[in-house]
Amino acid sequence: MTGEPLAFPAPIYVTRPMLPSFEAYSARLASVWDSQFLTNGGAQHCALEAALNAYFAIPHVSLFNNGTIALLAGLRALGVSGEVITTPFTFPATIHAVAWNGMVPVFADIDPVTMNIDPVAVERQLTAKTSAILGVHVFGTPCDVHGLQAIADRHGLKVIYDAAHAFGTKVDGRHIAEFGDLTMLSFHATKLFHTAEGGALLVRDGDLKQKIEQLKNFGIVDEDEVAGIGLNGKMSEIHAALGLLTLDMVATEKTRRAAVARIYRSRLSALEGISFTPELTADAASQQYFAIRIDEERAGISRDRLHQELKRFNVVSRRYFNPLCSSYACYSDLPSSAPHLLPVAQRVVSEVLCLPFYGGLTADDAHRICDMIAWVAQH
Ligand code: T4K
Repeated sequence: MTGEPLAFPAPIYVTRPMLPSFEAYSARLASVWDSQFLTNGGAQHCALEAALNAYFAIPHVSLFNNGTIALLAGLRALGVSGEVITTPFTFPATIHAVAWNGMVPVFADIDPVTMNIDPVAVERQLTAKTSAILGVHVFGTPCDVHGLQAIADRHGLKVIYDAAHAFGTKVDGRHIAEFGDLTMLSFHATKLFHTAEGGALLVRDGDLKQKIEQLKNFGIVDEDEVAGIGLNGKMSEIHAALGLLTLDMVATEKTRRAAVARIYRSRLSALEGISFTPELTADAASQQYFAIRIDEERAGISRDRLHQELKRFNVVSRRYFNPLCSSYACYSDLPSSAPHLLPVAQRVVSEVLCLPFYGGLTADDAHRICDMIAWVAQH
């Protein structure tokens, strides 16, 4: 490469949402208008729930207004209490859902390759108060679902997964939601499949689904009875209508993202000190984020400097999930937040950078971003 690469004329963000044509969405909205049902389980909601049931081949899907509320309700529905062992390397919502439910998050260190909660570290944090393990399939890479389940079986614990990044992730050919007692998905606009704002809980147990449905509708059983302390977690018809259209776009979007990922992997693997999350097969990968890791010593540049320098080229990468949840003021006093107990997470959080990753990026865009990274690393 000779001169400094040219900046993009407009910002290139870490992601961009899939958008159906405005006409297609308007047509769907016309039927919502005709029905005069805007929320509370109307036709769009029922159709989306059925479509996702079929997509995941899982017995029960409960739609929510976002993933955070879904996780709050899911933890409550499972009746977990006391201590929940979880990862510090996640979005705040994961840990807040535990704390909002009046439970204590207990942080366990993560695996250096998958960056997900490490079963060996989970074992070390077990106490008589532990009632659940809450794993996050970070960046769509699956947790060690078998290792975590084995611990849960030995100690009578529930296993909950935050699969906000793992819409299409599979393990052993099975969808990720087939593992654990309950799986949460986020359908936020930044997610592969989205409803602008939205989320879901996926479960196999019919009684649990019923409890979840009550909790997400204020705890109401019927006109005469309120059974528990519920909340309002309902997805509106406006959001469900959007989801019915974006669901049809997922397969093409995944193929496009896979093409971008191939360019990133082949070009950036030539750079010293840059590594990637484990590569999954096209069928098993969620294609949610493209995270690289920068080993400052070998790369000759820190993650933070690369992040900053890329902005000069109008490339807005993200340092997900910096800082660690264990270092937030609201959790840093917990005994499990002590940095020396989380050495892998401490290292990983200083190394990860999520690059722009969405189907609208052209091959040329991806090559230009690689040129910029190479240039910044050399200067
Ligand atoms: N668990 C995990 C592991 C999660 O990652 C999340 C959410 C949750 C739980 C909670 O699920 P929800 O309650 O959100 O359903 C975003 C999202 O707001 C958040 O949903 C997501 N994780 C997190 C990883 O990313 P920010 O602060 O990075 O969002 P923002 O607004 O900076 O968006 C990133 C980029 O995306 C923008 O620079 C431009 C682009 N963008 C964004 C939006 C919203 C668009 O092009 N269009 C848009 O509409 O948190």
